[in-house]
Amino acid sequence: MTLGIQKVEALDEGHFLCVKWEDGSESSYPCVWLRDSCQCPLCFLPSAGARRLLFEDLDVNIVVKQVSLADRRKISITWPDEHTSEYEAEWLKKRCFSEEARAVMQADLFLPERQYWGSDFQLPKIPFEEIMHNDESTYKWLCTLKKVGIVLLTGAATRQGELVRLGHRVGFLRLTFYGPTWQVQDKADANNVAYTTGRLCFHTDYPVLQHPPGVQFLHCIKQTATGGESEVVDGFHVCNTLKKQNPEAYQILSSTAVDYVDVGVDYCDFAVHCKQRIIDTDSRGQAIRINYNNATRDTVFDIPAEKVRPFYAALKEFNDLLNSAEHKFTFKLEPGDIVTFDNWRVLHGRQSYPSCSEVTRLLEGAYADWDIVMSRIRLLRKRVLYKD
Ligand code: OGA
Ligand code: NM2
Ligand code: ZN
Ligand code: ZN
Repeated sequence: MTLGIQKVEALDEGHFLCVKWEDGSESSYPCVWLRDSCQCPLCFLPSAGARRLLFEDLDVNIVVKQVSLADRRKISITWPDEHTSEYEAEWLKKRCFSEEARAVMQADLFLPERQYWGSDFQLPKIPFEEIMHNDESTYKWLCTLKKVGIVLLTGAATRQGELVRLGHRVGFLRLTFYGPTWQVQDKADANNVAYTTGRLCFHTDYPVLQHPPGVQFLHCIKQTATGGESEVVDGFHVCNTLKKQNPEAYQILSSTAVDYVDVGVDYCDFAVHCKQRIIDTDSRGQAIRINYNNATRDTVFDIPAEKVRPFYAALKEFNDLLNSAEHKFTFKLEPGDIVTFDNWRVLHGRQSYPSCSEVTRLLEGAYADWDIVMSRIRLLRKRVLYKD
């Protein structure tokens, strides 16, 4: 049971409604928002959970005509045109406009908590089949993926197709020009540097797409005896360090639009071009997405010549920090491992390995979008916490 309502009154000539709760606290609701949020069947379609009311039909200067409280649990409003709206205490409490209440609601919805890590990292591990069969495990996997940025799933079958199964568990995978899933192995006439035996320096995948894949899965099917080790680094942690140590470099990387290019044939033919800032930030300057793949960074560079050297200097600072001993974490995938990570946050790389006429190393990869993963987290949370 949530808090009941002691008293409700209109303020500011009917433009606000003040709700006094049983614990003495108060919440103030703008009437235009209350009218806009009317939950009656004319204004709201419950089967879609969506507003039916058209914006054209909303009077943005509306005031209440009359307000009453029923049973401490529900308030009723009559509007000047005699339309009536009812709002439950619990519904109102959740939507309180105070800074604290909004912060709680936003944290609930978007799980913004971050646990930063460096080279002394203990890589979280969960058995793959547990994820496939147990909702609590799936919930724990995805929450850790959001909070920490990387989770290793272990003991998967060493055959292709396991990522499709995993994709169904989450919802669906993200199709790209490299196919629904893609095979990382040494290929003749490789259409991507990943499909060679060469070293890959720290990168995020696919910054050439306007909306780069949020989550990446790499399933190790075969691993070479020598070389091929994986490297990962917490890009958000490195961004915090860079911002402190070299605010000018951070400023350059978070404001310069870098050209990316990817032209070729795979799932179908493609000619993709895009501009991305290497460090995307929110309105408070906090890093929210890294877009950095040195292989697909275009030779076309759309900035004035005199800004080019400062840009390279800034990128060098960032790249050095990524590779610094205290930040990077190295491990070697074993057949049956699936590394799952936040492709907006964690940069990954691999060491080179000997080329051979046979396939000595094979990973299957796939992408998912954060919207799909977050949706699954919210659904699982309801089911895991309330066992419905
Ligand atoms: C890739 C990639 C890592 C590896 O294919 O983009 O980063 O270990 N591969 O081969
Ligand atoms: N692969 C692995 O940005 C990139 O080109 C990442 C994508 C080829 C699907 C590599
Ligand atoms: Zn209504
Ligand atoms: Zn990659």
